[in-house]
Amino acid sequence: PLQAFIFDLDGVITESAEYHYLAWKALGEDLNIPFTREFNEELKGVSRMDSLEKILVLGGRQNDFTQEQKNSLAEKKNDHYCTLIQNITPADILPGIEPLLAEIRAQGLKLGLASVSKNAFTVMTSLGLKDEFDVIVDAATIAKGKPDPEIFLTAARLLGVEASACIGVEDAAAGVDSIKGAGMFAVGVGSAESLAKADLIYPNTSLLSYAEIVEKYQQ
Ligand code: B16
Ligand code: MG
Repeated sequence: PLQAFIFDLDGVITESAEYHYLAWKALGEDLNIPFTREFNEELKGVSRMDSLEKILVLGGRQNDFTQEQKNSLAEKKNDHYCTLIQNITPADILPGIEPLLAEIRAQGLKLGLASVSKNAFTVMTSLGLKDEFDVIVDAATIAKGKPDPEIFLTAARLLGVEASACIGVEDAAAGVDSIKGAGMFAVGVGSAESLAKADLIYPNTSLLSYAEIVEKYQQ
């Protein structure tokens, strides 16, 4: 039987995925590596250094920088991102998320967060959601980021539940791969094209339906 929901943060609970995009895009422009929203789909759910690496490869510039220079490029992106998230408040919780969290709670299920972001605690605190979750697994807790299943498996273990008793919710292709690799039921939020491996897909969070998700999980 279903015991827990495990949520991704950026792009599911709040629109911080857009801030990651804007900050990477600005860095890309500095480096003469312009990129599209379509390319950005490949960065979603991917760790900071892996994202930088993908951008450098896109521009054919992967051999142009020392490790130290790469670190400072990543730091520059993060400084920009941190400025963008400064004004996040509980009003930035995406539509449909609060009623879904309330229903999960009302049903006595557990709630976990699985975010590879080093800024996850800051964002969750700003949203006023930090204490709503039984467990928050972020970059500090894990060795391998998404698409590796480690982060969702760790969340399930810390919640004390079997992976098969969990539903994961993600906006990123790498995240859906992580959920499926963990042996969980995957709900995708976004385009059916990039999230094809999810068990159930909603175009946006306002359409998330607890009853429908659970019905499909039980099928
Ligand atoms: P940071 P999630 C991920 O968070 C983002 O989707 C991804 O775009 C970002 O690069 C990554 O966190 C690392 O974030 O630079 O703040 O450590 O989707 O797993 O909540
Ligand atoms: Mg995400």
